[in-house]
This record gives sequence, C-alpha cells and structure tokens, in this order.
Amino acid sequence: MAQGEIVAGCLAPHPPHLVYAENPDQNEPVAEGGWEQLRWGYERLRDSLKGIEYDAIVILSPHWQTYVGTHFLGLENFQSLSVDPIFPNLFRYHYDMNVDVELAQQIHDKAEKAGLTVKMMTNPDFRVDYGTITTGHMFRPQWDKPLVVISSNRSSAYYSVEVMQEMMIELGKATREAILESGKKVVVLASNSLSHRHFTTESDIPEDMSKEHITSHAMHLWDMRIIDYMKSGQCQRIIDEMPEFTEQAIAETDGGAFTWLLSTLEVPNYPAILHGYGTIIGTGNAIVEWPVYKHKEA
Ligand code: 2X7
Ligand code: FE2
Repeated sequence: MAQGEIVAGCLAPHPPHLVYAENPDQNEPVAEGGWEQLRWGYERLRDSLKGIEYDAIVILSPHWQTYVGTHFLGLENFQSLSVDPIFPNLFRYHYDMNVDVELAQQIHDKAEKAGLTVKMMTNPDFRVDYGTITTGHMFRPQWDKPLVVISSNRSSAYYSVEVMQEMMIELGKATREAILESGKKVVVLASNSLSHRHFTTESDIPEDMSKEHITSHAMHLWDMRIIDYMKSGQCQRIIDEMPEFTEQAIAETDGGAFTWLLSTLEVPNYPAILHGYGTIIGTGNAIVEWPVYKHKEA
C-alpha cells in the first residue's frame, strides 16, 4: 500500500454567520448576504484545492468540547438538526454527514498509544456541533467526502495553554502518523477564529455590514501579527507566542485546533496562502491554506 499523505492543511473558521449568509437549502433562516470578504475567501480556498485529490477531511472543532480526553465521531453517518445556541436566529442547519470511521479509529489508536486519553463516540443520537458543520459546509458544500471529526479537550481551561499545547502537539503527531500509515490522502482543518472578543449585542439586521468591525485595535494587531507569521512561514513563532495570543486576544486557539493543525503539518516553515480575513460580530477570522502538495511529502 502506498504511503498516505496530508495534501493540505487549512485554518477554516466556523462562525455560523457564513452559512447564514450563503443561504444553502439546509439552513432555515434567510439572509440578504453579508461577510462577503470571508465568503470570497472560502471561494478562493475551494478553488485553490479544486485540482487536488483527497479521500477524507479531518476537522478539529472547538465547539465539540470534551473534558475527559479527546473524542472521535465513531459511526458511519450522522443526521439531525443543528441549532447554534447563541445564534438560533441564524443557524438551524439540517445536516447529513458521513464519517471515515476506519481513519478515525486509526488516529484514536495512535493517540492512545502515545498516552493520550481518547474515546470513540458511538451514540447515534449525538448532535454534531455547529463548528464542525459550518467548517464542513464552507470548505466543501457538496458534503461528498467522509469526515473525521475530533473533539476539543478543554485542557487550556483545566490546566493552561502550555499543557493544551503539549497535548495537541502529541495529538497532531499521532494524527499525522495514522494518516501516513492509512494510505489515504487527507486534508486537515483547524476550525477556529483568531481574536475572539464578540460584541455583546447584535444589530437589528445581523448582516448589516455597516456595523461590522474588529472589537479593538489590540485584537487587530494580534491578528495581523499571527497572519504575518503564517504568510512568512514562521509557524514555530506562533506556537511560541500561543499562550500570550490566546490570553490577550481571547483567541479561539484555546480549543487546541490551531496547535494540532500546525503539529500535523510538522510546524511549517514555508509560506501559507492567505485566502481571506474579516470580522464577524467583532471576532477576527482568517482563511489560510498550507499547500503541502506544493512542498511534496517525504
Ligand atoms: O463560534 C463562533 C465564533 N467562533 C466566532 C464568531 C461568532 C460566532 O460563533
Ligand atoms: Fe467559535
């Protein structure tokens, strides 16, 4: 069997506003557009990967929060209605997703061998979180590739960002090893915003773009600093500065997805492609691709 590979890794944020603004059939609320800068960014990302073949998509979402270890969706199919608890006016999405259980189990087993606490989630009534669904939809609205969905162990809440990073670096290595051994071609996605301070009120028309901006200059400066590191291939600096970034920008990196992604990619030292940046209810969101296919896996 040929060795598997990670063909690309992406930062693929999940504010439900993006799905709302796209008006897909699966989502009940209807919008007059909005957040185009980011939606065009997702268009560019999809375009960039159009010619690249892969078998599965692996997502780590900060909104599937598990307090005892890392969990993996462990059934072939999940269907239900997902409602965002904070924005039920924007996101009531009827999903039907297929899971690559074999690959999920392989990553689970590798992580367990590495000493991490892990569990396969096999409750058929489990409702998939909106982070996974939004990233899944925006990355590939056809839903025609199986997913591996990984939970966010809340070790930064229980312990510290430093502990979270150690665990996510291990999980990233285990994910990578399992993918290489699986013989499959895979895209890995970290589903998270950068700076994450929200406005506390919503405008009457949520998609009124005259009201949309970053919550503060400090948040903007942090987002630009991290984007600069991604664009210039300095991902080790992102890992090094993650504790300050996470604390000072209240960044959604506390969920571990970004550290995990960088670890699966062996902490890239080549430039990432920035497809888009924009704010959503004051939070900072970047759509970024590491085109591993251009840098040939070993
Ligand atoms: O989950 C989110 C998010 N990360 C950012 C902005 C708005 C809503 O939901
Ligand atoms: Fe979020």
